[in-house]
Amino acid sequence: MPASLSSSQVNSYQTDGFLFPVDVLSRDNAASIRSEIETTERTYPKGSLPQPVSQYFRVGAHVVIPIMAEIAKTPAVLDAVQSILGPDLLVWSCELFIKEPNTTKIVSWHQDLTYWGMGETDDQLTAWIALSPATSQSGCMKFVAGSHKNSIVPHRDTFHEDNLLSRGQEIEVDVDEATATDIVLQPGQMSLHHGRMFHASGPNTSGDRRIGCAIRYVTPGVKQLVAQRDYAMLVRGCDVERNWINVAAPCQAFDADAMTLYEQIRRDQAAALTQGAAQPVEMYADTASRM
Ligand SMILES: O=C(O)CCC(=O)C(=O)O
Repeated sequence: MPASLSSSQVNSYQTDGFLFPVDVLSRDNAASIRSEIETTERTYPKGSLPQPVSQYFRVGAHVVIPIMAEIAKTPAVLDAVQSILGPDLLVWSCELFIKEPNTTKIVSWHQDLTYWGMGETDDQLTAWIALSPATSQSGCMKFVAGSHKNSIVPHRDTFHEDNLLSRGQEIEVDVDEATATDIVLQPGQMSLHHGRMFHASGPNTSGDRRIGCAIRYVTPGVKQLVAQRDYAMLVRGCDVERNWINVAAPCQAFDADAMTLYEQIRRDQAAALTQGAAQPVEMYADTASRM
């Protein structure tokens, strides 16, 4: 796999606020990760964990599910991210966005940084790795080139049941959808996007699940400005600043210590993720899993 990005790829990211496709996993590797995820879904049916297994996959998955921490540490992914953010990298969150075949779930137009409590920093990005085909038919992401050069614009909560975002948040200003680019990816390819990027995704009208793994990388200099404390996993270089409580990858799925830490992180991060909400923000709804 190509590792570091070329200077023209870095320039393209800086100009557009996104970059794709970047090959990071072989097809076989992507298929075996998907299979391990789906085995985990089957191993933990409803009621076997305090929250539905889809909740743990949906946010902070690297804290309790070893394969998710492994994906976040993939050398080809880190090499590409390092080309943009530099040598010291932490994972703030690792999340699966799953859309079941022929379903109506969508992601509304939003900017990721809106509720992360990190201000408007450029020192973060999301790597989104396709574990099944992400196409216009299956509801791939859409990005508006250059929109990361905006500040964080006003968002409103919709709490719409078809929205995969925690509060159904959407950008209040008009987004010119005609100018958006469909981020079509084959399994094992990734896109990178900036946290102020205007982005969304439509329903999955295909016959396969659309599975994407979104990994949020930050540099040690980024600070949590809203919640009292926040957590991240060091995956490359060193963390001299110590703005983040460093967490380790779990040794086995859902072990007791990792589950306690997961709950603590969710409680602490809620201060940022729920700020200004029009109504209580629930844990992520059980929208993703087939269980
Ligand atoms: O997977 C999707 O459709 C949306 C993901 C997303 O909004 C993100 O990774 O920031």
